Amino acid sequence: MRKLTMYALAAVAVIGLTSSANAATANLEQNDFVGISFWIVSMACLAATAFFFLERGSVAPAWRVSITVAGLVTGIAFFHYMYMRGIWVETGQSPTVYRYIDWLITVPLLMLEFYFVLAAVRKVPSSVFWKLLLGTLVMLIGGYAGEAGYMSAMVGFIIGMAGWIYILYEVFSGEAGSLAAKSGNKSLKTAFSAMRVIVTVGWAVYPLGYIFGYLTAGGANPNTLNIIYNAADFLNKIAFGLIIWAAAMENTSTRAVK
Ligand SMILES: *C/C=C(C)/C=C/C=C(C)/C=C/C1=C(C)CCCC1(C)C
Repeated sequence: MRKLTMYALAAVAVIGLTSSANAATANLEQNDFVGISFWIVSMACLAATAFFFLERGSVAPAWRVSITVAGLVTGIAFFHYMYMRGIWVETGQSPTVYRYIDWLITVPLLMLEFYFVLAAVRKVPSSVFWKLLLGTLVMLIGGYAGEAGYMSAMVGFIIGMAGWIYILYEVFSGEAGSLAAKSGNKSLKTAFSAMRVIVTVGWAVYPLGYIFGYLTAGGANPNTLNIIYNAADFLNKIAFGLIIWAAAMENTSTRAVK
């Protein structure tokens, strides 16, 4: 098991080195604070990936898949951040297409995370996941169409908001919400309510980025857009994983005491 973890880490390191070679044709300027934020998030994602894979074996078996998914999310984001950083540093433009490809993969993985956290302690129908995925797709397709100019920024925003509101409904009062409420497991309740805060408060940072990036007077503002999106990714990918890891550790030690 340890051996496998080491292989996974070695793979991450090799990927990191090769993709940094691809991206590093221009140098980061010391006053490019947006570029600096791209750099910080990429390194934090690398560290988080190593951490989650190394910690996977420390939690009870039922929680392991959640920790694996957390590591996949930060690992995939790390890879995309290497490219996004390169595009920003070289062109000063928003790396919209890479950003949305990253979201298209990592947000469904985070939705799977909800499902796995519930499934770690009780039986859960798969419809819980499909509904969350549906909301995710509407949210991201609307956002991409608006940002990439396939429709007006305002219309894209409204479609994206509808998808997010549907996810919130599912997580609070829909099937997922009521399953969590019925469970008697304390760690599950802690993890689930922390995840709710992330999806409500943490995710609210993204539409704010969109508003300040596209919808305020004065037109598009890529600086504000990217710095807000980068901060949001730091919070929602890394902190989100750490919350699950902490709940898993707590659940693991309570079991050991029993
Ligand atoms: C790791 C990446 C994550 C968690 C990305 C999440 C993205 C969102 C919650 C995006 C939400 C948006 C809206 C709610 C409105 C329209 C525009 C979006 C796509 C930025």
